[in-house]
Amino acid sequence: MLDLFSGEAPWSETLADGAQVQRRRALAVADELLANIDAIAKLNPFYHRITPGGHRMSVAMTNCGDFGWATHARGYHYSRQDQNSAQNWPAMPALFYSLAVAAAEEAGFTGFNPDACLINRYEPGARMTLHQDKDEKDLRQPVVSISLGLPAIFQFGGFERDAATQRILLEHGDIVVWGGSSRLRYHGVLPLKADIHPQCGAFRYNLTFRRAF
Ligand code: MD3
Ligand code: FE
Repeated sequence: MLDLFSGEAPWSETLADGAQVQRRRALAVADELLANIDAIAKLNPFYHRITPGGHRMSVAMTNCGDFGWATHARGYHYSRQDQNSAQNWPAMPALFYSLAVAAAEEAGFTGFNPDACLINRYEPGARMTLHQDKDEKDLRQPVVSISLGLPAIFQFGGFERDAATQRILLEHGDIVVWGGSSRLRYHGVLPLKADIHPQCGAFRYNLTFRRAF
């Protein structure tokens, strides 16, 4: 018999035109996602990038897929190689790809074919200041994000840096799809509060899937 009380099914919430949170959508495969993150980080360890302005980012990053997000003296770009190891990024695990494509499809973005997966690791105090994601070639393609581990307060703003922001709690297993007119909204993450998560210890992980080229 169907047990209606054994756990909640995922549910979705609309944040704005083109922006949808799928609560707990990744929960059933979270352990498998984390095992994949560990395997990727063994090959290509997390590290703190230096911004073009000379600041060390508080979020540590690695990537998988054909392209990874990279910084250089004059800006940001996508690269086949890890700047640290001079090796190509590891392949995107099939589970990552299929989950991101399915989430995009459910939000109404058919044909999403991500070639880049940035893996962000937040430690207590780590944050991401308000920014736009516009280093990708085709901004009609959505970004899919999967949150794992400690909860974070996400800031969702407007089309200019100083516009008012909404605060949204993103928790273990939440997926967010950002596309359409929300694709260029400013967004950020407030400093992570120290705590211990049963599966992730002191960390929050966020996977972002993109079509870079
Ligand atoms: C809204 N990461 O890696 S994911 C990033 O939680 C980034 O690590 C945050 O912003 C994190 O660039 C937020 C949610 C997200 C990702 C892409 C977006 C929100 C977005 C693109 C456009 C609008
Ligand atoms: Fe972003």
